[in-house]
Amino acid sequence: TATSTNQTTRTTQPQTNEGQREEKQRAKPVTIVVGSHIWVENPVWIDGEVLNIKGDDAEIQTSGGSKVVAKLSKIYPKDTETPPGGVDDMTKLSYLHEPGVLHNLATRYEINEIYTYTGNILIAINPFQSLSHLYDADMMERYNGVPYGELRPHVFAIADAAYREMIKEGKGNSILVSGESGAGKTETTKMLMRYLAYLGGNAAAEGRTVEQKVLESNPVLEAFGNAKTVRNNNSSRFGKFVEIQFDKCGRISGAAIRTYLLERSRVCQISDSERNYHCFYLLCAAPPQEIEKYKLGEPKLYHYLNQSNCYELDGTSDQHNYLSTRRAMDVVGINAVEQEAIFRVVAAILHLGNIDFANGGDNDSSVLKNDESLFHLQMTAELLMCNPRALEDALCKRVMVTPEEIIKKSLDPHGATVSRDGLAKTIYSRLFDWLVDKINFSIGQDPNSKCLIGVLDIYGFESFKTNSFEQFCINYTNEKLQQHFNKHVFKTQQEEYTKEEIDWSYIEFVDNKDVLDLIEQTFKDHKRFIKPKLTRSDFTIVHYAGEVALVPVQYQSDQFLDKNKDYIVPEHRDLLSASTCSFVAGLFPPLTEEVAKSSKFSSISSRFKLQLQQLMEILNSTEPHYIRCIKPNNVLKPAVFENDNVMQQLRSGGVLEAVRIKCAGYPTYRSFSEFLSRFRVLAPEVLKMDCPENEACEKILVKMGLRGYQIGKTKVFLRAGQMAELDAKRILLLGDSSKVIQTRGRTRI
Ligand code: AOV
Ligand code: MG
Repeated sequence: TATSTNQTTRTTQPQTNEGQREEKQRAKPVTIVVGSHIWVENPVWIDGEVLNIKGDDAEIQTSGGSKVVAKLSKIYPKDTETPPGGVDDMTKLSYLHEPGVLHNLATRYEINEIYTYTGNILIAINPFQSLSHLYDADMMERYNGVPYGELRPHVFAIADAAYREMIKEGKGNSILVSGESGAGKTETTKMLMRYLAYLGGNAAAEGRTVEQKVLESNPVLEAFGNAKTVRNNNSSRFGKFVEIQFDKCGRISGAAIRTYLLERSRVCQISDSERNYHCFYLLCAAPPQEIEKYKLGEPKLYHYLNQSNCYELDGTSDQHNYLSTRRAMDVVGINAVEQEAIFRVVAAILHLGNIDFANGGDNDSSVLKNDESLFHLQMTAELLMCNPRALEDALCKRVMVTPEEIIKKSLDPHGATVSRDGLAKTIYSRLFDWLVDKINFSIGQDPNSKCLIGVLDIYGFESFKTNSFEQFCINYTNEKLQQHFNKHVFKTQQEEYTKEEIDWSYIEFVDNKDVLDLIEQTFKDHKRFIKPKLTRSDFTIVHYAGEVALVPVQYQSDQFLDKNKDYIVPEHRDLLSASTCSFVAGLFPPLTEEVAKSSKFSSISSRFKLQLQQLMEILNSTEPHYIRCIKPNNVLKPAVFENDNVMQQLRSGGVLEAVRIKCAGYPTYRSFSEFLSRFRVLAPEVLKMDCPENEACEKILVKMGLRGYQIGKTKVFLRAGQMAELDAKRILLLGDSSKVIQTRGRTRI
């Protein structure tokens, strides 16, 4: 994957002056000499020193004490001036290449420095252990009002920067948290919200404050929207954007929570070692009188839970969490009657899942399978407060309207089971939406708020063995956010150059617009659309995930149409809107004619697309801040840092892309004084000349025969590879190496 510098500018064409253009034509040499400190991939990255060079091969003394021979093309210069604990900002690295970036993160992770900046992006590596001292009240105080970059990298610093910027500029800010499943997005989001509540809270206020409600909305939504998956014991199965509103004094005055696309299928279908939504298990661990009231037993008795052998979560107590969820519900303003109704509905879904069907004499109809099914039917009806006969009919029959008459058609047992699961999913997703609405209502919106901070916790890019509609929507979301990210990175890079009065402008930049066009419009003859042979219903999209990591994802379209239906079976709606429980009936308000008409054409994906569009509009009107969460290993254990794994995430999360964009311009810059102290040995006579620092720097660069660099107002900006070249020359001068080997310049990003 090593490419020469002129290829790295493939997608970012700088508008260059003559000298730069010429320089782009001939690959800039990077010099690796005997004595160079280097990284070599063997097969993991190891560091060492070049002992000898023969042709294309270099003999290397590794720091581990062995000797290896490697191709020069596999060798990357190592910065020997990096402090032992690593640097807190990746842009301080002299060499922005993969081994350098990885090594820095690994070094820091080892000493529990889980946060590292890459300019204004925060990289957060999941510690998989409690680091409570990092987030206590002292820490919040410490970060309060301190300019970004002055203290160690931290989520609080990002939240603080967003808050200050909002106050200063009177403009909305947003914090976008991304990363793969289990990387720590939700935990990070909670820290951000806690810090913002600390900054904008009203400590003196009595009763339940807005910020308390905002914070306690988290455990409530997690109880109903999170579940154990193979990747994360507390995986969010919905996307979330929390918009915190502030008054003109910077106090929190309201908030709006938007959620995206809850995974509905989980209610009735789970794979082994996963769990259903937490609330089901919490309820089964409720105090005895409630269990009795809902006629519930252990989780393993319920079909919707016993498809998997996992019932308990290590280190958590469902019993305890049931009570804390109830307390959180109190805080967010869900009253006792409503809470009772909510858990009644949850219990009803468990009973509903245990209703089985058998052939009803002929092959085309179905009846309840046995007395047990009858019991669960009665319990479901009792809990939902609807008529048991009507429930049975709604499950087993469909009304057909023909021009002549209205007939009731029976469903076969399979059809009745599908109908049952459909009902369970519908009820559950309505319940979830109700919770979100209720929380929003209770927190309240501040219509006068001009300032907001939005925090986005969205599912990361997914590619499994089988990918269905959910992955399609998730990956679409990620493409949208990637585009937003790219644009932002380019913009800030531009601003930095402008500030230093560096002559630089991008003619074009890499854009994933084509993938988005493909998803949003047409797929005929599109280069990112592949129709795999040997399957009828699969299709592949070559996703973006960073320019170096184009990822083809093969989707199985079989269930797309079904999953895309935004439609409630009328029999189900009629049944539940007739419930004598106002809570249940309220989940299914009667359709107005207009809504009924438009809903015929509505689909989950079209609604989702609209939601995303609205989200993008909000984000575009704010100043964004990015946090990239990284999952260092797949065993979910502390202190394990898997290089390949991390590398892949840095790529697909766009972090390396941001780095690459820097490399296409001037990846390395140093203040005049730093530059002079490092390279004065190259031209001691210049230092004696008593000229201004900028001129001194330029003289050294000219003497070394470098071209294409730029001298800014306070810094020297170097092209990719130039730092290595200067370092090599310095080694030659300081040591007595006699052999200089020129290799093609390369930037491996
Ligand atoms: P996610 O939100 O990114 O996944 P979570 O935020 O749920 O991931 O993190 C997964 C687990 O990692 C948590 O339950 C914690 O045990 C641990 N963890 C994450 N961040 C920290 C931290 N800063 N300190 C201590 N432990 C942490 V998903 O919701 O699955 O994409 O859909
Ligand atoms: Mg999450």
